[in-house]
Amino acid sequence: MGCMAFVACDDSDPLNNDQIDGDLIVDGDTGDGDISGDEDEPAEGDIEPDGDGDGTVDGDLEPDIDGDTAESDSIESPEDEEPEAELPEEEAIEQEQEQEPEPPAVGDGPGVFINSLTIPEDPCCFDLGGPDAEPDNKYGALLDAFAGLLPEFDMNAEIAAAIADGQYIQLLEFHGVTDWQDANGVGLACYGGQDADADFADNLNPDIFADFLVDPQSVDGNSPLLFTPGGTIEQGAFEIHNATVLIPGFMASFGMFPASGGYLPITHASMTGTLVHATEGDNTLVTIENGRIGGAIFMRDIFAAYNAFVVENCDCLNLGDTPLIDLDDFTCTQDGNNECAGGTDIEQRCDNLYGFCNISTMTLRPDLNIMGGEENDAVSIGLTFTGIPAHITGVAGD
Ligand SMILES: [Ca+2]
Ligand SMILES: [Ca+2]
Ligand SMILES: [Ca+2]
Repeated sequence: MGCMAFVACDDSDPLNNDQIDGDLIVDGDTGDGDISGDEDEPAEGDIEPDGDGDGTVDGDLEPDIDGDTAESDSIESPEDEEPEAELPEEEAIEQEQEQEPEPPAVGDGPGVFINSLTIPEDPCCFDLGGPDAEPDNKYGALLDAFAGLLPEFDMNAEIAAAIADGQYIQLLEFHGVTDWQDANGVGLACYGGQDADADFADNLNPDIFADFLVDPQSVDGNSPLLFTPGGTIEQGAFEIHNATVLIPGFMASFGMFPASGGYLPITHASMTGTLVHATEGDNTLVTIENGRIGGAIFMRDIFAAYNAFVVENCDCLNLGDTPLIDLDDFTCTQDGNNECAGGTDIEQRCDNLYGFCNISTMTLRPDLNIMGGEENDAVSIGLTFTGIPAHITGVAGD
């Protein structure tokens, strides 16, 4: 495997099966016979990872990421009950399964707003498997190819614009960190976010500890839906594996989704970055520099997002109830009566999406096999990012 030079390598491939089993699998299906995707992988906007354990058909325990847990220590059998020593141990295992670490509450740790995000052209950022031992970023290569065909197409410029006008607000939140130079057992929550007031300028200013709210879709009650334990900080360098993070929904050749809350989950993601922290009153302000993410986007999630965009925006295609892309075989319908040409910017995107649908589905080929079976089912992506301190004050609408 290839790790980033500044990443402390261990012998665990972030995409190996042991870690995939039972961890932050978005879907959690068996993967047996998984050819072209799974029936119940989440559609666009459905960011809830599995994580409740019901998807692990082989009964694997959650990987013990942070080592010796408090639970395992607290359920040792009493010494005076030696005859029953084996039974409590079995019970202990069951208890350990039931008592997975509770995710923390929103706002319990320093927040970070991702203020820049780029899909780099060069090979980047992590070796996720695939055909060779090099870093995998199939999505970046595809965007490159489309940029060559469509000179006006610049996905990174669209992402930057979406960040600048508050369409795309991704928040990270660190949990359990007492030492920002060296720490184990660091938890990372990921939320879609909102500005807490009507002025986004303060949120973009790295010198202002601006207020953010968390999207209600990103939480269960007051706990993050996307929470990954087991991160480390080594000499200020943060590293975590098997995370799920959100990127703005986009279509490979047709630009960003308009403001529709469209996120795509990157699963099995590795993330690294340099943490810079400061203290302001009772608050810890955390900045992330040189951030890198590498992970997998399920094909089914991508095309479900296309369909969701069409349903929301493309009445001019006159598709009725027919999905643009059949999610069983990733073929495009030809049943539309396209009246989008010459319309609004959104309608132009509908027109392009319909007209280039076949090209899109044929060129966007998966290079990773996450769920098992014979066929690849996900496309690799690498991203670079930076983050600035965010004051997460609660959940929107509460
Ligand atoms: Ca590779
Ligand atoms: Ca604001
Ligand atoms: Ca597969």
